[in-house]
Amino acid sequence: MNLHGQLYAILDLGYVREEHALSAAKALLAGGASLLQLRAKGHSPETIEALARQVVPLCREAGVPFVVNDFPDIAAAVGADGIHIGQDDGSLAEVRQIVGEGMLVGRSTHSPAQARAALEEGFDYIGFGPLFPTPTKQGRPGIGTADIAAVQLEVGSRIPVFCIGGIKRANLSEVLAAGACNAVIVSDLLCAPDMEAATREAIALLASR
Ligand code: TZP
Ligand code: MG
Repeated sequence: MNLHGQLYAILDLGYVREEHALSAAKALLAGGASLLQLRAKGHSPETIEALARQVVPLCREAGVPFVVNDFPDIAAAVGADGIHIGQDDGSLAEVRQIVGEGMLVGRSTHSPAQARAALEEGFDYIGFGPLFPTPTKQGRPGIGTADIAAVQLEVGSRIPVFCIGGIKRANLSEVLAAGACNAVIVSDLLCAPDMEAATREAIALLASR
């Protein structure tokens, strides 16, 4: 995976109704997202698997890695390219037993120490945040932007570091100025009247750094 300039989009069913999920996925891909994750907190594994099976070919056609949040068994069953897990979702070794060696495995991290630990454990990429409080991840305070540069230098020189949490086109320049190279943007893209154009705009900002 590239270390720089990537926009990681998330198809989050907290913002997109199931019946609009495929058109949203198409818009994010057409806009040029570098990775696409399916995140569906509170939805049944059956719903997630069925949707994942429909998103996989869209990602294949676009040449974009498809990542499943939280469910290694679904990621393996649908032939996803990646699985993303949180701090409380077990070890890399446990996930690898389910998904095998070829799949990208990403970890959410919330501090420089967690970021370092994920690199040492062998994760393929990390999320770092939430930088700012966000309704997409309720109950977590923002960690701010002060540690981005150090994490980017130490961890981001080895694996991609995706800053996440409250990032919007309107504050992306501030996040980049703090040292970020890659970003996850969820609600600002999914709530935009034109998701494809919003995705393009965010990518142009990332590329301008
Ligand atoms: N993990 C940390 S913050 C976050 C996740 C999944 C949500 C990011 O969403 P948004 O809408 O871009 O703030
Ligand atoms: Mg999780």
